[in-house]
Amino acid sequence: MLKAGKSARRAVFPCTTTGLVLAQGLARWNTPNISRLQLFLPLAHSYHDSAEYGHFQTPQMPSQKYSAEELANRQHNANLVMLADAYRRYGHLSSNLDPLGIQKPGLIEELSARMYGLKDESTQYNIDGIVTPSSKLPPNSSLSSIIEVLQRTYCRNISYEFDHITSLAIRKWFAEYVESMDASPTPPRYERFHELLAKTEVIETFLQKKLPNVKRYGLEGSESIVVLIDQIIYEGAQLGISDVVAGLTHRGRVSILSTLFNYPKDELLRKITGGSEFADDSPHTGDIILDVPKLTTIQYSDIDSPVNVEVMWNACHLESGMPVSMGKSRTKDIGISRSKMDPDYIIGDNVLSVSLHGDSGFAGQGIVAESLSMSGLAHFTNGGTIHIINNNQVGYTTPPSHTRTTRYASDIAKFADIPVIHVNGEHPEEVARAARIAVAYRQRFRKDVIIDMWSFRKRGHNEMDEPSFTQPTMYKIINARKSIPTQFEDKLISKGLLSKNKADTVRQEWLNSLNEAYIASAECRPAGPEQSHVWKLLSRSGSRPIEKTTGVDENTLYQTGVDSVKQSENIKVHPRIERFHIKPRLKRLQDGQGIDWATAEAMAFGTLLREGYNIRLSGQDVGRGTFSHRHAMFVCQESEQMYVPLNHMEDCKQQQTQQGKLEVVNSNLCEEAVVGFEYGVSTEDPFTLAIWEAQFGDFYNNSQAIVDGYIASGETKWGQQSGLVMLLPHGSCRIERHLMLSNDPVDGRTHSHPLPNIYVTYPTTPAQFFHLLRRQVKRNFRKPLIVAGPKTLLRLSSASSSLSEMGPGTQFRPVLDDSTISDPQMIKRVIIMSGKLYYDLAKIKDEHMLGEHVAIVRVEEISPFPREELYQTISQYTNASDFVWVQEEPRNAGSYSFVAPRIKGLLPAHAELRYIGRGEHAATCSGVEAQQTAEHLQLTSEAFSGLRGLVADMVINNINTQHSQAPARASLPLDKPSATMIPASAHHRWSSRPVYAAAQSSEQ
Ligand SMILES: Cc1ncc(C[n+]2csc(CCOP(=O)(O)OP(=O)(O)O)c2C)c(N)n1
Repeated sequence: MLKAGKSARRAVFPCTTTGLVLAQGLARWNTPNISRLQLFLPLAHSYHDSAEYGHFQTPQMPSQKYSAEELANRQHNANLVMLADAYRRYGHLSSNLDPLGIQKPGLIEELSARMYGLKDESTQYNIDGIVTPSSKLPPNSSLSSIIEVLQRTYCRNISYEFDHITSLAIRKWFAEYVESMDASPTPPRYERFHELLAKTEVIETFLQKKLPNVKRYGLEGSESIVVLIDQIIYEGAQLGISDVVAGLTHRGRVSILSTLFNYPKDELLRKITGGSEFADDSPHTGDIILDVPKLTTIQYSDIDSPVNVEVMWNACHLESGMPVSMGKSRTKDIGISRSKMDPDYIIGDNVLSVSLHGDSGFAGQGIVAESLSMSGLAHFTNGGTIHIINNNQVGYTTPPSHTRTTRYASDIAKFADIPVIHVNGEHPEEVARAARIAVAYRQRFRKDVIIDMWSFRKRGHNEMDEPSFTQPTMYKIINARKSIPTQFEDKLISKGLLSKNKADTVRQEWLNSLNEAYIASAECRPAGPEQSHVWKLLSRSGSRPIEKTTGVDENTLYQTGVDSVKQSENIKVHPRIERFHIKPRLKRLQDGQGIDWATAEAMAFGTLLREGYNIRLSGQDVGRGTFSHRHAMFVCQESEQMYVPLNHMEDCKQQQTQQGKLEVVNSNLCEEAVVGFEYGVSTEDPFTLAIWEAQFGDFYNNSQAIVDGYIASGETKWGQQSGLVMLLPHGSCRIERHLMLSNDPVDGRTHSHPLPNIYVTYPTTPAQFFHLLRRQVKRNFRKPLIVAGPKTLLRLSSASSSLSEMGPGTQFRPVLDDSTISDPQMIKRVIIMSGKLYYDLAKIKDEHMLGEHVAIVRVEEISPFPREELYQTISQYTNASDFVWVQEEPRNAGSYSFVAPRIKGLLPAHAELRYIGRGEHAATCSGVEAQQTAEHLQLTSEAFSGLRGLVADMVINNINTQHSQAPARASLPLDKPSATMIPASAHHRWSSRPVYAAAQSSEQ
């Protein structure tokens, strides 16, 4: 029995940290005799955070040096060096990869020995330092046997691309590994391979016959994928891998789930025939069969430890699951290492991420490049993903010549220094060899690797399609050939490695079990959705929601605020940070007043860390903060070492309390893959507060496919909760899109559906933001949280909070009433609105002394719509007859469409909800500042027009007088309303941008 575990995985090598390398690099800065290139290299990577949480050890590189003898031999036999290198570089062009034989091996001139002046094939060469010796290639070999081994290694049914890798050490390792494989060939697990292939063929044929009208996107033609995945898990298990996160595509999911991942066949057939994958009383809708997940365990008879496998759910947007799996596997790996408290932990020790792709999707979808680009970053690496391209040489109906410019579907990976193993899927033994190399590489370097398995697709894109419409020649070949499982079975039988009887039994028993499962499928009752252990600690889908108060005692708040800017003696902070960030924060904390946004956030983070929660804050430039307000990290002005004060809270150390960790992730400049990654993080660990911040709110829309397919709908489809927070600074964050995704019912929630799928908020005070963040992990359920705003609120003094607003007994309030009202009965107009506009309105109200006439009510949580709280609030204004919604966004944007029907349901009989704001518009706002300002003035004035005989012009003139530099406003004919919604004047300079005001009279 093979012993898996630490000693086995320490077959890999000692580790180092990038930080050490960088520190050495920085030390060289002061060394006088150093070349410019050497100086440039380390600095290109600054700043560095190797000492901060989330930056894990990576394996040490092997030596790239040749010994003196090897070097001498290489110089002596330079011609042979050139030939061997040519095989490593171009061998794949001459290899036999296509099982259909359409793509023929090329005749590559560079592989001709004559090209390098090597003519006599009988000449003996010392191969030391040139080609790796093996049992087939002794240290002194003839040219003909050297060529034969190079041919066999690089130009048969498996071939490699690694010459593009910039590290000589890795190139050397790779060449040595594959060249020496002859000496230690993988003992093929013939019986297992046969079983998997035969079962795959049987289930595909069974479904084709039994359910010919069901689209299953079958695996026929690429059945070797099951061998490949199985061998990867098997190899991983031998090297100590305890868990696998498997990202599958639509193609072959049914076969793979049933043959490899123990999906109960009756449940699978129930699902395929239109039933649910969940229990009858489940509130979840489920997903199409091509996307369903599975948790399972595989126990190999010759390895002592089992492997847990998490087959990831999938959203049908091709490749969108790639970063999600990456985020999940990294988080899972860190979680396991934490529970083991392994001081020698190297990222990827426990969890292996395996991702399946289609050739067209991999070559075409931008998220692939984003994810690969992210894969090696310190705060995103999962220790390497093994990517499998199921290269069936057609995408839907489109041939490779039309789906990519590149030769191979895998070529996009080369930019990230990722090695590629091409293999002909017709040869399961070679496929298994590819698995072994990939796992060895991944375990050795903890980096991504690609297996490009060439295959074909027996039927159309789905089983109802006619592929010959578009690929007639290809399908003539396909229809005339034997299946890969049958071909493999015949080969094993003819070689005496398998008996016909055994082969038939495997097939028959599997077929019998399928027939039985088919009958049982009508009656079976799945118990799903499945949940991993940690999620069982929470309430499923918030069916019994418990909200705890989120306030914290003021001493702790104060101390945490102080800790958030505490400097380390090893870190020299920039003087301006000291002056404009640290000192003012300490002063505000001392006063207990004027707490700004960033301080409230820091206190929310710090108090959660004290309670043992971890936090991952990810996004572009989040450490400093886009608007230079956060400074969650300090960068030493001398060493460039980054320092996160909240990870070093002194009293936690002294009291030896296990404080959580803040991972500050300054991400790469992309949205879709990063948001997908963070979603993956949030679904793995509900006790890590996972936050993604957009640089500017609306840039989130690059990740719309992730928001739609995962964040907003994951719980409904898969029963998978997520507490991901998306911070969307800047008003124009397209809040309407998030609200459109909310399933909050217009008529109110019911007991069976107490909560919506997504929380959408627009807090207006730091204290509210503080509570929102804390609430996110203090609840007994998880829901995604969108936080809109607030660039302008970051430093607005009127938008500050006191410590007491975050003190004991306080919590987030979905509706904020107008605190200036002394007599609610006097109120005629109630302005209902969300967000930062409040401060502009409150100012006007104050300046015009309208306190007795109008109340401004803030809806801070828009989804779930706070019916009860809003009703309680507005119903105290018993004499109010005029209810208006005011917003800055164009009418076709913002919250208006969402809130209008909901607010209307709360108003007194016959009362209408008027809209005040911009008209419909294609862009979020005008790019002309003067226009934007004029519109803003008008809509804020409109909100008060008609009160105390005030007309909008008076308000505007008043404001214009106060701010004489404000652009002159064109006159607006507000005195002649023509309809409930009236466009601003045609005389208005910006008449193409109507601003709507409700019909009203000045007597009101
Ligand atoms: C973003 C996106 N665009 C288009 C589609 C529709 N679609 C589904 S599968 C497919 C072809 C995929 O080809 P390939 O990646 O080679 O996988 P295969 O189906 O051949 O295994 C297409 C275009 C989709 N699911 N997602």
